[in-house]
Amino acid sequence: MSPVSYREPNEKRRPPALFFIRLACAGTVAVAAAAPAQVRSAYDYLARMDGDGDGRVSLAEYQAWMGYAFEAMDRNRDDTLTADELPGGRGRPVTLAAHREALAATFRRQDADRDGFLDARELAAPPR
Ligand SMILES: [Ca+2]
Ligand SMILES: [Ca+2]
Repeated sequence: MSPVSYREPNEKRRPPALFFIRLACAGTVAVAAAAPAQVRSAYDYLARMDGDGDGRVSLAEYQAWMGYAFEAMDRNRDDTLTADELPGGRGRPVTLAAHREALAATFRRQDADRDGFLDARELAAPPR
């Protein structure tokens, strides 16, 4: 056995800030969920996003998950990420409304079977 202790991932519902950084900086919204280096398993990722535990991710769950990072970054709580709140201290302001709409657009693109939910396969699919 390795003496290196295995650290149980115990962060519950907080996506790594990098997810949102990618969203904020990309201009076009990439599906952070699909980044293999950040997500061991689409199933793990789904389980953490899946607030009601029904095995699939609704738009509300998707936005809640992604919105958490926005809230964390929005230090003055004005529902806008200004340059000083963005990674690197620069970039165009991002409003919460715009962020949510961008997430919704991404969600719809990823929802390959158009059932209104993302399953693990759709979460893991490359950005469409
Ligand atoms: Ca769900
Ligand atoms: Ca779907």
